[in-house]
Amino acid sequence: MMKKWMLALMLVVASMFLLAACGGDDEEEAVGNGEVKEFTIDATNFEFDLKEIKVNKGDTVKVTLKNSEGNHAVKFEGYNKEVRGDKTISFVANKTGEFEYVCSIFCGIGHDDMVGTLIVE
Ligand SMILES: [Cu+2]
Repeated sequence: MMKKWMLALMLVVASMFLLAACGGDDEEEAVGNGEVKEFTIDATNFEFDLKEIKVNKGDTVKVTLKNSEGNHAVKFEGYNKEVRGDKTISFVANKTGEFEYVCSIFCGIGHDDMVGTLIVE
């Protein structure tokens, strides 16, 4: 009887630790230790008006996609972040390098031309 009770308590404590760990990750994801940098990418057939996004490591990158023509999405390779439709996403640029961003909705003949580069220094 005593053992079952202790096992239950241990499970509760363990799940609390797991929840705390997940919560910590979310906070890290939402707020970086750098500046918040906002960008708007205007998408038309078949081009992003903004072809380069340059930030520093630790910055929070806030990206708004505006589909002026057609239906497009922006996916940041290497960060696994995507914005679809007229929405805003934000993520922390926590690794340096050059990452391509591409349209991730097959939008037509010029789809492959819809690329840009995220530079994290
Ligand atoms: Cu496309």
